[in-house]
Amino acid sequence: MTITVFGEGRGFRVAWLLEEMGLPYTLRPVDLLAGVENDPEYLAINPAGFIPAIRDGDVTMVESIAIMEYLMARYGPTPLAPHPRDPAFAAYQQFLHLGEAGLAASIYFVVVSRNLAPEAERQNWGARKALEVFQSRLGLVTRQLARSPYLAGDAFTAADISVTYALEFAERTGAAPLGEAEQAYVARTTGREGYKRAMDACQATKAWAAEAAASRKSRRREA
Ligand SMILES: N[C@@H](CCC(=O)N[C@@H](CS)C(=O)NCC(=O)O)C(=O)O
Repeated sequence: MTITVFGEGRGFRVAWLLEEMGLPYTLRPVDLLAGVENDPEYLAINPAGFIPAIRDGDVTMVESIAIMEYLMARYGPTPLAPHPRDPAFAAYQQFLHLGEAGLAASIYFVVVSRNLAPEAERQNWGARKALEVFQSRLGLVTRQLARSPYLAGDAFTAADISVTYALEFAERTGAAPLGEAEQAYVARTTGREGYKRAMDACQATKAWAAEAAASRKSRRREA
């Protein structure tokens, strides 16, 4: 029985984790732009209609960070999740959650406001506050990277999967450019074989990343 991952977006985190752990899975695309209301099979999995979700036997779950914690607990132990008595545990736990609650959740609303809101609402107070929240949390990442190559110390963990996803999202959408330390960090985490395999599995993410890289290049040429 293999694990099914529904949807990319933050589902990329889950695919990346599964690749790092060497667990077989199937990716079932969910096209939010086509309208999730047209996908009753997915709505039966997650009636709230957001992605990602997983199905693992009788288990159905949403929330990318909770899903990663479930998979590591269920199929670990894994070096991606330091033991609670490991000195790296506190930083690991903090950045695992900061990657979503502090970074991805806030920058997501900046991006959807800029792209989907009515013209007059695109830079409204909420969107500006969300960007401020992202930037203040990013400062904690920058400070940690001055101390260690990965967020929990010397070893790559699931906290890096969580935060790398958010940083790449900010960079690709042009919502918040990254500094040198963050760029070097992202190059380090995305240089992993597990990341590359996840990219090959997540075709929509791969196409979006290529498009974003091409438009960044043409913006640089124009500047
Ligand atoms: N905290 C959730 C966020 C999920 C989320 O917002 N997903 C986005 C795409 S990556 C989505 O489905 N947005 C559409 C919606 O919320 O209706 C997680 O980490 O899984």
